[in-house]
Amino acid sequence: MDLTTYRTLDPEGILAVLAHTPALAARLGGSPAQWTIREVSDGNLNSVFLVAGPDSGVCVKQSLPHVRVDPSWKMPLERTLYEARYMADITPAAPTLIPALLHYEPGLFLLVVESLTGYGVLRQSLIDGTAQPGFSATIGQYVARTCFHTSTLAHGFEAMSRLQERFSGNTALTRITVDLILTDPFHPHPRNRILSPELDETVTALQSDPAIAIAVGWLQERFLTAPQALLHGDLHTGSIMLKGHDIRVIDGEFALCGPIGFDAGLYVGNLLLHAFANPEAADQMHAEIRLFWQSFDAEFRTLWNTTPTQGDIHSLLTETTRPTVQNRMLATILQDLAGFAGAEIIRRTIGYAQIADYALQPTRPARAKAMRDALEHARTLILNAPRLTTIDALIPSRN
Ligand code: SR1
Ligand code: MG
Repeated sequence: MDLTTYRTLDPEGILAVLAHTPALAARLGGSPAQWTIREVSDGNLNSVFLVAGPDSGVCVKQSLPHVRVDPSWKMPLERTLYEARYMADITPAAPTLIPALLHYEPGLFLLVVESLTGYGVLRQSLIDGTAQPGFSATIGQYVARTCFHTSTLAHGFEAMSRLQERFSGNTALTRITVDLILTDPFHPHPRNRILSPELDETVTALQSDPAIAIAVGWLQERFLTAPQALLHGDLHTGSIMLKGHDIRVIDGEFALCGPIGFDAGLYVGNLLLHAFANPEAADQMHAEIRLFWQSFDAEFRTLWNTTPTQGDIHSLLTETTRPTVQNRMLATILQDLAGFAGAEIIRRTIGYAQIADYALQPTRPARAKAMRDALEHARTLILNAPRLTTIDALIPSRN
């Protein structure tokens, strides 16, 4: 079978590749005739299939030569390669918080991971009201562990150089982030999708505010010039699956080296978004945000205090001097988090890739109000980010 010539595989083609790969065929069990396959493509970019055999299941993801939801938007194929690399590189830091990486087929840009049978996507679980409270403690640990263990705190600069090299080619997906999150929503752009005329005034004010242009410029600078650690790069509630308290992070195709507050900010931004879209859940979302930060802060400090091999930054600290430096770094991460959370809220409200959460509002006027409230809060977050000192300052006050 030809594994070197890329073609977009249909279900029969996927089954043939699995049958041809002994470790995967053995994992599924039985004979290929007993395997079932169903397409579950749901994200914007790739095709995804779940295959079940008598013994177990696998999840197969293949890059398409275009954005899945817009075939006219052409894309290089390498994104599954970067997702495979991301999974491989963070497995030592968070082995139980991601699905197992089973196989990567380079010529077909095809990634095979453990099938998360019985898990739901966090975004949908929030919409359905079925997510069990407390999940953000695990996400806080996930961001702390994956970022600390791939950071300049834990590795010498030579290892960080190699890590940056492994991900520096992920430019097509980084371009999506730069455009869709950090640029398009802040000026008139044909990719934006604005609930009009209801949001026109709010959006025009946002897009013509020089203070916002300056503050977003700072976020662009942080995103592109602060390679603190290996990031997931797209850590929203659609990239997290859960079954009860068992949480797995998926979809690391946007991986790159960047500021830690970016992963944290996308996550918190999506919880804030859900709170605006579903005010009945606001208290729960705000509790999750506090829990996330407590958990991240505690785990990050613990790893820093207890990891025996340290990197080339802050290499001269003692137990007495370390807390001051930790406080300063965590304060910077919190400020980055606030700014990126604001940008994420804005792009999910008026940009290209919007979210299902707002559909919880039963009427168009109610949806417009929820969006307007979200945009106003996000604007404040972006403008105030450099002065924020507590996680509570990110949470809207009740009026
Ligand atoms: C064209 S891709 C649009 C969005 O989908 C992905 O999940 C990322 O969030 C990206 O920004
Ligand atoms: Mg995704």
